[in-house]
Amino acid sequence: MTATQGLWNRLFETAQGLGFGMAGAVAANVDPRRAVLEGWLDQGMHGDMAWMAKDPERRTDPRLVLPEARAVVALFHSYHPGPLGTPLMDTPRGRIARYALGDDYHDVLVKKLRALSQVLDDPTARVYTDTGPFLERSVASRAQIGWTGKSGLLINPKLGTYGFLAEIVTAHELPLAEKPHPDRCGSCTSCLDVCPSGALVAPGIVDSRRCISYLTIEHRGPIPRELRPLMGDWVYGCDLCQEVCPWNRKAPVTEEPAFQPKPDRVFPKLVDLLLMSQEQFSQTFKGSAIKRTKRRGMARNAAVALGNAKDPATVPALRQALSTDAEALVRGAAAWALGQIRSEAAIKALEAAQATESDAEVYEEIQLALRGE
Ligand code: B12
Repeated sequence: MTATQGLWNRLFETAQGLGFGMAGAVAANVDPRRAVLEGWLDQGMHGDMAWMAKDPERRTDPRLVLPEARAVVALFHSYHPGPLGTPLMDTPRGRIARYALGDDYHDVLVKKLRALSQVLDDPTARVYTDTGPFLERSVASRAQIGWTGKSGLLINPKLGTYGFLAEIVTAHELPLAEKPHPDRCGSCTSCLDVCPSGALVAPGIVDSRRCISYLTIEHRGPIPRELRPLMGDWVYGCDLCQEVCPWNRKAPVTEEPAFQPKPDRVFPKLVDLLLMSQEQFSQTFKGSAIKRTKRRGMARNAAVALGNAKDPATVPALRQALSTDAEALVRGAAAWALGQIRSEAAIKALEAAQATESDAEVYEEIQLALRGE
């Protein structure tokens, strides 16, 4: 056995012990999908994620991060939580994407990656998980961890799609994967068919501007009106394209304690999310990726989901948000939701707010809601 192979074997074994279900290595050179990224950016498919458009060259060449880089180790760590059951019917409840039901994966995985990189004994090595300049799915498919499916997600035939991707860039030589993992989506189009907002504009290509995940997590302003009814009950991310993926049917559940779903994150009450104070929000989502939406984003999402649920019993909460929330973003979404419910109490709440609202955009939302638009 060569020294390179011996090092890889130790790395692979340690990775498995740490919970990484798959690992592979690729040469640290320019990503062949650079042109795909550039085309995606040119078409504005990143929406207002300005950070995505910053320096696409760096995102597709690890040597611009670490000049001595020879190899990139690609890793897959499952967060598959198993069946989540069905929501109670007591009051409208929201849905949070599975990846965010446990602890923040950045914190959990960076610790594991640091431990793993000890095996390399390379002081220059850098570790990343969604934190670095990579097309992580392209790296992982070249490293034979799986293929980029029609959903755009990296699919591993045994582990499915519910997994995080991570990388270690190293100056060491490692045995490299010879060719990318073959595409095994076949004629299946379940993910393309299920996406309610038409975000999968071509197989494997996601237009963020229509993706519920982007709208609920990354998009900062009001959700475009035509997309609100398509968001259903999702308040943080969306898993529809994964829920229908046949490769997830037999995938094993993760054994990582940090990724076990916290009970209060599975089907949370929408009214609670809408009316949370800043302090409650910070406390509830401490150590969770959900913090990214900020309180105002989560309250906006909860209001939109309440508009889709159309339950007249939630009018008092929406009225309270419309009349007292400090954020125009939340008041505007609450006005829309009341317009969707359209009960007598909802109309009264809108009329009362019309008399006092000072923000021009919220005022317009109230007008449109009263006109039933
Ligand atoms: C920006 C981003 C988003 C954006 C944009 C999504 C997107 N598809 O680009 C938004 C906010 C919408 C998003 C949503 C989600 N994300 Co995200 N996201 C990222 C991020 C930071 C960058 C992705 C990127 O570079 N996009 C630009 C495009 C051009 O790149 P790409 O999608 O990788 O492009 C591939 C395809 O176009 C494909 N391709 C090219 N040509 C062709 C042709 C054919 C025929 C096919 C099939 C494919 C194909 O090759 C490209 C390169 O791999 C990555 C982390 C990272 N640094 O990579 C995480 C990442 C992709 N996200 C992740 C996750 C978990 C999600 C969500 C599942 C979260 C959720 N439940 O709500 C959803 C899934 C949405 C989806 N179906 O893709 C994981 C995916 C893990 C996996 N198994 O694939 C990543 C890798 C983070 C991580 N470290 O684990 N995300």
